[in-house]
Amino acid sequence: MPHASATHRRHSLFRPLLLAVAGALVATATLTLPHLTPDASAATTLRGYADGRGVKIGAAVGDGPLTSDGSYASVLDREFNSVTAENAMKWDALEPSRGNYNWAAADRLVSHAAAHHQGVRGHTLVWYSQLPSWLKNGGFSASQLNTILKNHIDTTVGRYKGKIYAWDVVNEAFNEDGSMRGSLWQDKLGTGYIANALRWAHAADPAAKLYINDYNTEADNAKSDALYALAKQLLAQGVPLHGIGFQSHFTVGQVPSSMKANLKRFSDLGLEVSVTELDIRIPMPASSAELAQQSTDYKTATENCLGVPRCAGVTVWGVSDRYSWVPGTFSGYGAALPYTESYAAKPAYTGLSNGLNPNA
Ligand code: G2I
Repeated sequence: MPHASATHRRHSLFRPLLLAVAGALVATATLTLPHLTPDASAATTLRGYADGRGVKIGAAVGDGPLTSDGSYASVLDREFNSVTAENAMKWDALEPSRGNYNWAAADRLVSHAAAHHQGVRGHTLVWYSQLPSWLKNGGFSASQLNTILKNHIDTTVGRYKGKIYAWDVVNEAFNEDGSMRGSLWQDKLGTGYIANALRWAHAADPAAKLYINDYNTEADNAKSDALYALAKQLLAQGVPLHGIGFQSHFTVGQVPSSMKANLKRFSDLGLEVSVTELDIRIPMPASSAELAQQSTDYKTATENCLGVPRCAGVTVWGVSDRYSWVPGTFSGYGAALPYTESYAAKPAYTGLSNGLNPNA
């Protein structure tokens, strides 16, 4: 007994010290393990790599496939940590008649995302396209349009406050030559609608990152120069602009060589940059050489963003070639996404994965 109680006493005395040492060892091992044993061969999902780098890998999601195609949803939820509504948050979908909102599809996506630990990018508040006819053909005055726009932003951003980490507030505001694109907003309100929309969105959800989003701005060109000048001006005026979205609808073999430097100049303004709608179309039928080139292009485009400070992530404009806007818009082109129509991962998937994997 004395022996036993001496042992017990000794254990009691040393236990806190032993626990502390053991705890420190576990903490050290946990911290250093990933660096000591990088396992490039392990099957890691896109979202696994993105989480490891603190960035988003997103996909545009259609309400149709989300609600009717189980294979689609299972790939989406396994591979992506962010979603964008492909159509459900556009004006014509949300407010088909004045003041009457249809939230069903947008709500479905937002709750699906919450259930699968995915962030949501909101797309899009102010755009020349997909406007309901009551708005497009309403003959409204400037002051009426301002009120309509403010109400739409207050209502939509307010509804999803705290649930949407970034909004494409303004979409496709420029022409290719860098002039402002004619639109209901531009023509009636002038360029000031952009600052107003950003201010209203910020008031409705101060935590959401607010973006201007466009296409053919990935390269250093007249359009991206104009966008850069506007971004700089808005920041100087204290307008709540937080990020620039580069849609990145590319053709195989044509990722612009100036893309990384171009994104960096925006990042150097203190703005986030994101690739928001990546897809890479191929003339059909796609050859194996083109599929290999597409894989390289997915990697390059991803690295062009992740290699820049303040890149928040990359979103692909769809999951599978089964549902892509490309064949309907670019006749003779297709196969633009990382998965085939039957959900086999394409070489493009490997390219995207390698672009996200810092050890690839
Ligand atoms: O056009 C590709 C993208 C360019 N940047 C902005 C994005 O918002 C745009 O997405 C596309 C969607 O992928 C298409 O799915 O935007 C189109 C126009 O909103 C979408 O097409 C539309 C069709 O034109 C409509 O006829 C259809 O009712 O999709 C609608 C919903 O299925």
